[in-house]
Amino acid sequence: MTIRPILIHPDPRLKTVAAPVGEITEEIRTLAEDMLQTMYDAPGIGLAAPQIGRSIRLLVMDCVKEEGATPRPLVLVDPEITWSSEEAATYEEGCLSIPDQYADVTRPAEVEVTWTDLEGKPQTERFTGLWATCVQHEIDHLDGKLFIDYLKPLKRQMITRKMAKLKRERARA
Ligand code: K1U
Ligand code: ZN
Repeated sequence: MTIRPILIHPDPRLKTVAAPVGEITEEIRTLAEDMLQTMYDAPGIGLAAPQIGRSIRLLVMDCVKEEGATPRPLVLVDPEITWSSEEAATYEEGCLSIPDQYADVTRPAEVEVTWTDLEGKPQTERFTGLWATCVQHEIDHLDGKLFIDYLKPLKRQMITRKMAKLKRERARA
């Protein structure tokens, strides 16, 4: 398993709508394993393929955060939101592609998602709480959307400038 570098905003690859995966090959299984490893290493609770430079509709997540609790790694291939609740919930979101920046985002509190698993079997689950927030955040990545796109333009510009500076500093180091 390999830890892959995570792209940092601003990057055009994070603004691109990703293509469907379709057939699940060994390459996709290896990529999913690498993404889980990369997510746990970061650490994070989710990761979408575009964040490691692959423009395909693949995401991983595990929102079990309690120390000592059994992990629940999920791999979602070609996920689709098939139902969203009227009720909304606000969470302070972060993003591994926008390090150390957090902001409140309001989204549907519950969503039903269908996807294909790594065995090629169709799956459906209703997500609530942090899982619902995380799966929506990750599916947004597949659609080239970042959590800062929900913020007021001034705040978004401020974060984007900070990230551009961070990238310049990292490139010089
Ligand atoms: O997609 C990503 O960039 C991952 C992101 C997912 C996410 C976080 C918060 C709300 C919605 C979606 C992260 O994992 S940021 C890191 C983070 O939230 C975290 C890190 C360590 C422990 C617990 C959470
Ligand atoms: Zn993110």
